[in-house]
Order: sequence, then structure tokens, then C-alpha cells
Amino acid sequence: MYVIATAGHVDHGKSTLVRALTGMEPDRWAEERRRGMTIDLGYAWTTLDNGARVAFVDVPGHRRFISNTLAGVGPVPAVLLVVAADEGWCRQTSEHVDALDALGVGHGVLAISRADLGYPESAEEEARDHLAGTSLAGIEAVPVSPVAGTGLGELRAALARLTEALPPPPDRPARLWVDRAFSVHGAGTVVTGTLATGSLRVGDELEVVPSGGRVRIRGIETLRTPVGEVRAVARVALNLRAVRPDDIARGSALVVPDQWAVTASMDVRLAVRTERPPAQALLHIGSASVPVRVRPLGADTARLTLAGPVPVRIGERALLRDPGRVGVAAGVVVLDPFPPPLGRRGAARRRSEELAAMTGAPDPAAEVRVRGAVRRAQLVRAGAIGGGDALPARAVETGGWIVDGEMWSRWRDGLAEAVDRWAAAHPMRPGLPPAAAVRELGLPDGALLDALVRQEPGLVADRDGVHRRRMTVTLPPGAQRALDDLLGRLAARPFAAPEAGELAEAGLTEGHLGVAVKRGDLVRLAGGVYLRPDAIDEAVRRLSALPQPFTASEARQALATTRRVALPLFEELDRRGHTRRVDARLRSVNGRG
Ligand SMILES: Nc1nc2c(ncn2[C@@H]2O[C@H](COP(=O)(O)OP(=O)(O)OP(=O)(O)O)[C@@H](O)[C@H]2O)c(=O)[nH]1
Ligand SMILES: [Mg+2]
Repeated sequence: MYVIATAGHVDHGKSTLVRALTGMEPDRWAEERRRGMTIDLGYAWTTLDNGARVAFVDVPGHRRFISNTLAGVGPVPAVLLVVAADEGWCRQTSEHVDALDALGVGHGVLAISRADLGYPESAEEEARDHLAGTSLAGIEAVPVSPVAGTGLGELRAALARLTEALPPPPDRPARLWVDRAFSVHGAGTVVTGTLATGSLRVGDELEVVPSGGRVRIRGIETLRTPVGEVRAVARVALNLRAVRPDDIARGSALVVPDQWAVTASMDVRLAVRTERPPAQALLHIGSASVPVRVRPLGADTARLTLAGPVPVRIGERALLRDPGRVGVAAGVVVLDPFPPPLGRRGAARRRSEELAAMTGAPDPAAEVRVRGAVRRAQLVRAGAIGGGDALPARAVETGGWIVDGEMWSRWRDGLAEAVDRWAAAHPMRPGLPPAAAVRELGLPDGALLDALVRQEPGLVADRDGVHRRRMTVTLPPGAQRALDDLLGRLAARPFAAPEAGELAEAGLTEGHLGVAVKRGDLVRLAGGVYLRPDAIDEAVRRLSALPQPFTASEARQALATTRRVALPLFEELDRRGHTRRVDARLRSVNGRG
């Protein structure tokens, strides 16, 4: 199927032509027929002599309904441009052609309508002059008068040639731009629209933009015929589950999930038609029109911030309009549907330099280079990389991320440096905390830290953080001396554990003692009792020499220690399975007595 939109000044005969070509009534509303004027979009279809089925989207010419006009033209790849022979090229003719040009519509037929009334040759010549330099320059022109019954055969032949010259739609996943949504008694919600790319099948799940959520296709009709599958380009009606018409009104889109950049912010190139685009504008894309804030970035590029999300891909065309005017303010080409925030000083200038180099053509290597690191899924959504495309040279792919080779080695070097710097500054806690590493390197995802560490044979990440494989925990010199003293005293009297006050006086803090325990210089028993690790074996040896079982006071004597040390030590020995309680008074060494 081929879908063709009409365009042209009010009253130039668009609907009359569609009626004559299809035998169907494009003006669906009583008010339209009463006023002899199209207000909303109309739909009609026919089969041409070459067998091509053509669906028309008939648009209003009156400037008051420009939003409807653009919603009709937006998703359609070809146009039937109508200029009345008696009035010639008019204001809305220009405005519509500006819009088509901005959208890059390059295929169409020029109908010089009402040929019975005026001077078709001069109207045609005038139109050709106006079209020169636009995307529609040189299209075939046919004088026609449905009223006099002349030229319709020639017009049908020209349309047949148009269908043969039309390239296939871009190879992209399905996106249906919705232009109507209503409830049908007993069937639920039905939406109609132009399927501009991809194909749809009954049972498919689709993402609804902008309202969010997923819907499943219950049934498909195309030109009032039920089908199981439909391919772009086509007019389709979908019967949907689980969505209300209000949530999927004109301007909504249905897209294959995870395959489109659904975004409310984008950087674009502007083909400016007015002096400068307004700061507040309407973005027309597909059947949608969305309020946007325009922030110029450089000579011909800008950041658009949309009132709601739209599904786009890199290279997509759209147009900006001043809400107070009919004419096109600027045509836009999407350069980046996932633009970086412009928070830091100088970010806007740097960004405009980056944008100047972008073409709107998908280029995975450039995407990765400019972004440094990007999720593969995001490149797929932006249309910058196909599922099977090779990675750019030297890029590293890990955990769903693609990282530029240069950035990766910068991160690796930066990590090694940060680890060493941290270890030098925190000799007692030499492991760099992961959160600090992520912050310091500016990693967009903590999972990338694990990947970086895995790549560095000399580094490990564990409970202590990221550190060199052989981690040396060092104490400040004063604390080390105090610890050495203490260890010396404990070597002579293993169970004479120092009191808290003594430790403090010696300058040994909890932190220092923690390091000593971690290094294995000391063991810590309940109640802040510190002993040398070999004191445990010494205790077992001495208690084994006692007659079994023994009392607590016999044990204290054997160890030459006090209750303060003995009680936690007994608990520790029990815990380690060296001793056990016999009754409330007695203990014995396991394996003895
Ligand atoms: N004499 C003559 N009148 C025509 C011809 N085609 C259309 N008309 C008349 O022109 C008027 C406008 O025709 P429409 O087809 O409604 O024009 P339109 O372009 O669809 O108008 P809008 O949708 O409102 O922009 C009607 O009164 C038609 O009868 C023609 O070939 N010859
Ligand atoms: Mg009309």
C-alpha cells in the first residue's frame, strides 16, 4: 500500500479530487459538508491501474486547522499537492510546501485543479518556480478538473508512476503515528494511524507514547479489511487491549518496545526559515505536536526540551512552529535523542562544538567517542547501531556498556592512581571504597568498576574496598612503637592484657587496635581484652596440664591472670571448642579427662 497526503491552499479542490479518485467521501463530518470545508483529517482509498493500492489522507487547507494538517502530513512519505488553476499559488500552498520540505518529503504529484476555471499552464509554471529549491522540485504536474471530468486518467497514471518511484520505507522497527482513537461497542479501543515503518502482527505488544505502558494488538484492519499482519507504509486500524481512547489520542505513537528513543530532550540541527526560531515553539513530528523550549547551541544547532516524550531516532526530521503563527519556523534534524545535561560551566560551548561535527547519520564509532561510555541498548534505541553491528575499534563492551578505548584506559589509569592515593592517605584502611572510586572516575554505573578491577591483575575488590593484591596496612610510627611495646610485654606475660586506660595512655586508639587485629598482631576478646594470638594455644596448653575438670580459680592461677581477662578468655576457648563447661562451677579441656 502507498499512503499519500493532500496539501494545498484552502478551497483549492483537495477533497473534491480525492472524492473523484476514490469514490469515497473524505469529509467525514456534517459540519465539514455544511461549510464545504475540511476541518479534520479524511481518509479514502483506491486501486490504480498498475494494481497499486493508494490510501489518501486528506488534510484541511484552512490555516486555523494547521495542527490537523501537519498531523496528516507528518507521517506520510508522499504528497498530492493541489494548486487551483484560477487562484494559483497561495499563502497556505507555500506554508504546506515549507512543512513538506522541512520534513524532507521528496515525492509527490502536483495537481493543477479547477483546470476548467483558470489558466492551468501559468498556474503550473508559477508552482514550478515556487517548488524549485525545495524537496519537491521537479515533481510531475497534471491539470485536472473533476467538475469538467478532465485529466483524471492522467492524474491516476501520474500517481501510478509515483508509487513505482517511491523508495521502500526506512528499515526500522514499527512505529504507528495515531490520528484517531475511539471506543467501539463490544470491541474496546480502536486507533487508526499511518504505519510509517516496520510491520505489525496480531498479538504484538507495543509501547504507548507518551502515556507509557504496554498494549497488545487484538486485531488489525487495513482499508476496512481484517488482516493478521501489516507492513509499512500503510493506513491501519488496531483493536487494542488494556488502553482507553483518552490515553492514546492523536499525536500518540505505538512503537516496538525498547527500539525507539522515547525522549523529551534532544539536540537538533536547525534549518531556519524565520530570523531565529522562537524560544517557545511547537514541535511537529509524525502526528504529534508538542510544546518545546528551544535553547540555541551554536550557529545552527539547539537543545529542545519537550513537554512530553516522543519516539525518535537519529536523523529523524521534524519541524518547529511558532504557536502564534502558521508558517514553519524551522525544520529540524535529530542529532542526539539522549543529550548530556549542560550543568557545568563551558558545557554548552563544548556541546555546540560536538554538535557541529554531527551529521544526523548513524555512526556508532562517533557515538561512542563523543559519549565516552554508552549503553548498547541506548544506541539501539537511538538507531545508531544495529543489533549485530561490529563495535567501534578499541571500544570495550562490558555489562551492557560500550566504552571508548581511550576512556577505558583513562579509567584504568585513574583507578590505579586513586587506589594508591587512597592507600597513602588512609594507611590503616587502605581499601578505596567503591562509591568513592565510582565518584572519582565519574563512572556512569557501579558495575563498570567491577569490570575495571577484573581487568587489573594487581587489584582486587573485596570487603575492604579496592586495593592492591598485597595490601600493607601500616600504623603511624608512634602507634606502631606502642604496639611493639605491648606485644613485648604480652610475650613475657601472655595473659596480662592491658586495661583500657593503659592502652589510651600508650596512644593506641580503637582504630589502631583494629588494624593490629586485622593484621593478626592481636586478638580481641569480649570487653576490649587484647591478647597475642598465640596466647590462645598457651592457655590450652596450661589448662590441659591441670587435673580435669578444673575450677575458674584454678584456671586463673594457672594462667596468672585476673577475672577481667579470664572470663572472656574462657568464653573464647569455649567458642573455639577447646574447652567446655561441665557444670556451673567446673570446666574441662576437650579431649582431656
Ligand atoms: N469549477 C470547479 N470547481 C471545483 C473543482 N474542484 C473543486 N471545486 C470547487 O472548489 C470548492 C472547494 O473544493 P474542496 O474540494 O472542498 O476544496 P479543499 O481544497 O478540499 O478545501 P479545504 O479542505 O477546506 O482546504 C468546492 O466548491 C468545489 O466544488 C473543479 O475542478 N472545478
Ligand atoms: Mg477539503
